[in-house]
Amino acid sequence: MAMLINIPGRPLNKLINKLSEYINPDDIHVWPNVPDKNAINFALVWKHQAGSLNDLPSLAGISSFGAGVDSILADSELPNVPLARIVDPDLADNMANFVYTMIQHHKLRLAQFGQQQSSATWKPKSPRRNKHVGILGLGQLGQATARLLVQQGFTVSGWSASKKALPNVFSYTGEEGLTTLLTQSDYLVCLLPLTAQTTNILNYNNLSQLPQGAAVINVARGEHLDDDALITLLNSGHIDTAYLDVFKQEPLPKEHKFWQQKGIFITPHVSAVTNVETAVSQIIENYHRVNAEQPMLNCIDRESGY
Ligand code: NDP
Ligand code: OXD
Repeated sequence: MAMLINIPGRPLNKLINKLSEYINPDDIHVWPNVPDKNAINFALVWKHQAGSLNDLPSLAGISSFGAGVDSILADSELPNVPLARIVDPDLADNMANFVYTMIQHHKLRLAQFGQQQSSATWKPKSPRRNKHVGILGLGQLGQATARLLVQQGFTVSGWSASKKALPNVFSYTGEEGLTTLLTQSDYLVCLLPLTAQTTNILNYNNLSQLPQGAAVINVARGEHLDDDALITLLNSGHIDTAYLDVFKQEPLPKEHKFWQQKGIFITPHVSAVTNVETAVSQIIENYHRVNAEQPMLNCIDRESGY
């Protein structure tokens, strides 16, 4: 019984040290160095190379090293074993605070004052009065974000596959619900998982239903957004600002038009980074469960893709 860490291109020392506090370091292997393929029964994975998990005869459980599983499910050769993900209240708090900060950035016109500073311009303007936030996705992260925004006095609506009963949050489902939410959202936050149904959901048709001057905050996946539609709507002034944390290609290529586009505020996929300190206990719990042939916690449903 051993764990494979298959997380290419990232420094892993901190993670390995933390895992080694709970399990024998000899039982931790880092892809592509796998001395005994038969020993690996659990894989901890983030943006792995497609096909790199399919030659492990004892593999009985895979855990994402993040909240999302889209990059794992994108592997057409993925072994048919249970797939778990990180569900961490700390991660959800970080996301909620990030989204709230982006909204405040817009409300308080901080981008405008930053530009004014560069030309020593003193030109006061009151905060925007925008109050209505629509959140696409009311799961772990969407609910935490909705709670914080309600506490901060925003009017919050959420859209999800199933109806939710959350205090002071208007819950919508289906196409009609989406239209209702879009037409009233001064701030549109995307916190959906990336699935066949949600790909390109931030398209021209949907984004153009937002009120004039709305802001869009995409903290889910780059594939949710139609990049050209966003640029068209920013240039026409229909959308005032887009806060983008995630992109189809990451790192965002230097030549990408988003870098130069007025009205786009870019952050490098940092809205809710998995915290080794808080995530490791659930990874270890799932490793022990796989060893004991028990079901893992926080498994996703492969059929729905989240
Ligand atoms: P959850 O699985 O907990 O929640 C997903 C939500 O989306 C649920 O409310 C679900 O509805 C809803 N949903 C799914 N499909 C549809 C659909 N077709 N129509 C309407 N609603 C739908 O996910 P999390 O909240 O944990 O995370 C969301 C995403 O955030 C992740 O998948 C990941 O891509 C992204 N993320 C980004 C990070 C970053 O740093 N930028 C960090 C962490 C995550 P229902 O509840 O009814 O099932
Ligand atoms: C995640 C992410 O899904 O960081 O956890 O994007």
